[in-house]
Amino acid sequence: MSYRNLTIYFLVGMVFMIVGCSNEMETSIEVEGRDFEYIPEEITIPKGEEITLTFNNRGNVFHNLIIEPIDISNGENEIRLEANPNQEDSITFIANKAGKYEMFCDEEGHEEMVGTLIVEE
Ligand SMILES: [Cu+2]
Repeated sequence: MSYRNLTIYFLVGMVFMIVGCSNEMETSIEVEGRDFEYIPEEITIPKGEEITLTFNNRGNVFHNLIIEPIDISNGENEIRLEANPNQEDSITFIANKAGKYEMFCDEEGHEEMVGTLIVEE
């Protein structure tokens, strides 16, 4: 094998490595809603990176997923995802502040539907 071929193989390998890494950095997280819990109950995301959070309602009644207040890039200071059974809702945002945030469903009688979002420094 010539030196030139080795160089080409090396370069192709590097390109695949870089593409692989950038794919891993696209962070999307799904939380499932059930009657009456979130799965998983706790999610962790990095601060300062674009995240897509999807709320997938697998329950038999309407549920939502609310986190507020939270300092995120949409300027609303809250995450509010709402979904009928077998529907989903999602939001793409950047969390600006590390910390622990409660997520909850504010439908009447769903008080036990709570979870935690952790934003890591
Ligand atoms: Cu609910």
